[in-house]
Amino acid sequence: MVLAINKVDQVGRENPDIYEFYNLGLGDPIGVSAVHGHGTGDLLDACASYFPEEEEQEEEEDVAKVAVIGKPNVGKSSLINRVLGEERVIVSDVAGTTRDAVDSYFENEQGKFLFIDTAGMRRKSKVEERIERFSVLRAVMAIERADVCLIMIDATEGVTDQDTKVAGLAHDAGKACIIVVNKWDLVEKDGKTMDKMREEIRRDLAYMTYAPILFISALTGQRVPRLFELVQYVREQASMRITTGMLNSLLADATARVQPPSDKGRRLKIYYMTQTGIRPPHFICFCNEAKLFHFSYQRYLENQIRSTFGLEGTPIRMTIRQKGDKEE
Ligand SMILES: Nc1nc2c(ncn2[C@@H]2O[C@H](COP(=O)(O)OP(=O)(O)OP(=O)(O)O)[C@@H](O)[C@H]2O)c(=O)[nH]1
Ligand SMILES: [Mg+2]
Repeated sequence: MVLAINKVDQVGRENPDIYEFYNLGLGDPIGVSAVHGHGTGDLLDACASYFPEEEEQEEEEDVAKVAVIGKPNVGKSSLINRVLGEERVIVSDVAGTTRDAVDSYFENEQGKFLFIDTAGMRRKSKVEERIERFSVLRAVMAIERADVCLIMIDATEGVTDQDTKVAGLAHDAGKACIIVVNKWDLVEKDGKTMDKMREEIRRDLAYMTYAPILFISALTGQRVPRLFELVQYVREQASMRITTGMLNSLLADATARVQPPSDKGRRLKIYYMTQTGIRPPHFICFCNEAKLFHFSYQRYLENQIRSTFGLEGTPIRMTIRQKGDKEE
């Protein structure tokens, strides 16, 4: 409750009469003048202090933020229109139609979603470079904001250099990803086309084998409904917490099956592993000597973690600490 005393029209000097309103026992009286407007700032502050602080954040929490990224003309805006069921963003066959990141809110049985349309990313001629750089910057900011990135690839062109770069941005940002192969309607298919394409993607985006691949057509809507559950799925996977107990029994198994590497008679000893973060899942391994912890062994452990716990669609971060390293 906030007690407002109106018609306190004098500015500057505090009206002594206002103190008598303390007798009401309703808390601090706030003198305002509805006619002149003074005191209304204090009044609003007093009201705002009763608003639950967390609310906004909680609401944000259950909205899945999805950035649609990819090179120009791949169909990012078309997909968003298809999802929304209306022509919300501009679609055209002119590359570079979308210049800015555009947010669209959408809700269905699978949850709440914020789709972020982005500008197509690629290198351009000098003339357009400035606009281009700005657009790319906005797309990068969209990736930062997102929980999940849809990396869109043109089925008629396969994986190009630009796609590799775009996917790399999402990977480096530690975002959950889904590889969306669009324009599937244009591809002439036999029984093996999808598998072949999948293989090609796995080879060209080798650092991203964790990302599920979905073949869609933004034009006909084929498999677009599948996207919602997949987005929620990878988002949950990226938020998974694995207990230290489970990690260490995995570690015991893994090191028994494949011995840790050694060098000049010194063998890597991994004391224990613990998860310190989510989105993406982050693990810290404590060991005797970090330089013995070869990348290939890290890779092996990562694969063990994935085959036990899934973590589909999300990159994993692993930090190696050796005895004597300072705590952060
Ligand atoms: N056949 C077919 N055409 C598509 C599909 N998706 C998009 N297109 C067409 O591809 C062209 C580009 O689509 P946009 O949605 O504007 O592409 P964008 O990725 O937003 O492009 P920029 O904003 O320029 O980066 C348009 O002519 C679309 O009609 C699809 O699934 N199948
Ligand atoms: Mg667009």
